[in-house]
Amino acid sequence: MFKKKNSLVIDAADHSARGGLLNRRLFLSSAIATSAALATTRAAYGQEMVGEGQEDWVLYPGSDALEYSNRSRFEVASVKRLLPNDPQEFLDLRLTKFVARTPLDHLMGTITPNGLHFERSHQGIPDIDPNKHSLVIHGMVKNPLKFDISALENYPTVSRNYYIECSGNSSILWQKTPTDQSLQEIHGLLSGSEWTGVLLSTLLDECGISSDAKWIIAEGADNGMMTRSIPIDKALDDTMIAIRQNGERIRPSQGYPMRLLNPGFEGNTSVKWLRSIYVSDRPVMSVQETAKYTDMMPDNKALQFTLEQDVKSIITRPSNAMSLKKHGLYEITGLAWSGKGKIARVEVSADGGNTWADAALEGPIHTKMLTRFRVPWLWEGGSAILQSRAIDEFGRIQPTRKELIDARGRNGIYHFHAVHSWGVAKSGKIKHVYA
Ligand SMILES: Nc1nc2c(c(=O)[nH]1)N[C@H]1C(S)=C(S)[C@@H](COP(=O)(O)O)O[C@H]1N2
Ligand SMILES: [Mo]
Repeated sequence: MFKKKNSLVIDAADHSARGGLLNRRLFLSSAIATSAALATTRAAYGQEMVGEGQEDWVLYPGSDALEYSNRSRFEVASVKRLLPNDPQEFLDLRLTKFVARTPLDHLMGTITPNGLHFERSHQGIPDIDPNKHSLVIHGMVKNPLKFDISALENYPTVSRNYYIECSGNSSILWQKTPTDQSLQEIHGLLSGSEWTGVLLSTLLDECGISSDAKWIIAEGADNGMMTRSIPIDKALDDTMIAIRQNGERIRPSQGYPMRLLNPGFEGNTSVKWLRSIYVSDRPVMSVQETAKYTDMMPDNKALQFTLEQDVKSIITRPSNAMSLKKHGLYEITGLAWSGKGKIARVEVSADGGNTWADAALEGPIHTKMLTRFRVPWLWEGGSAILQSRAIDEFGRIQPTRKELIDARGRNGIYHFHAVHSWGVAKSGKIKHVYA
């Protein structure tokens, strides 16, 4: 029996920040690419021959093809959306049965499988018959028009990668003490997809909007009657009526058969089960933009229509979903996004924000979409505080928790986007901390 020896030699020049963060260029070197040195890597291949201890699945033909295929039964338990199960939660967003969270610790890349997309509805998922559903565009337009799903499919469509994040995501981090909730519970109201649909500007053009139009008011066909006002500039820019998600018709939970998608805006504005767009010269001032989804400032005045999201990032691995079992080389990876545009840079710290290393970004980098970052990390058994900090193409820098709270106070619920910290203990145990 022979084992391949770890051939990776790390010297001082490879360190790019304190606490064991290494140069991202090491990912390009073959030593790290073959990952023989990774502490999390699988066991070295021994002398067994391929086929030894043959399993049944090689011996007999497998099952038949299906009209619509399923994922492996072995995945069902390990990759699960998290439904709230604690009635003691302190925010009403968390009390509801109409919410499910994406298992960010299990995902790779930037696309969320449709069945794992996070889900948030205010009054449940309507069972809409697409043949009985249509979207009306009316108000300050020359020709009010009605579109059903087949009409929409006849327009030129676009397919674009965008994230959706609920503005209540990470809201538990506003509280005074660090939470022991999982990565998924804290940050799982976030998903990324390829959305296909018709740009709203195409339809508004055809309806001929008045030059006095300043807002559109979008309304859903669900019992929750979600109504949101969107500035006309946004509506004429990249807002789309999405009809497909990652290639398939969007799912009932995502707004079947059609939803509004406002890239980079708080998730609430992307009205699902869309049935009406009313063109107006003023916002409607619905409950969702007055009593809710406003940002309370330290002086108890609230900001309204804070629609565009800030720059944000999170480390998804390592996280408190795992603990480090042995010393050695790890990959720190996570997601970064900006409601305004593209991610330009992500920095990672292993010493609580004293020194920072540049992470490698995985391209292509899309605007208003999740961007995956990675950095090699040598863990030699010390305690560490892992953080990531994103910077977008407009130079907006993700704030520290202190900076965010100094600016906003602690009365808010929404738009928590400060740097997030994972504390690694000498034992290898990981928990969420404030640093
Ligand atoms: N019609 C309608 N649209 C809606 C909602 C709703 O309850 N009804 N919830 C909103 C909220 S709060 C969010 S965060 C997003 C969530 O989108 P998703 O469930 O597809 O992830 O949809 C928004 N659109
Ligand atoms: Mo939301």
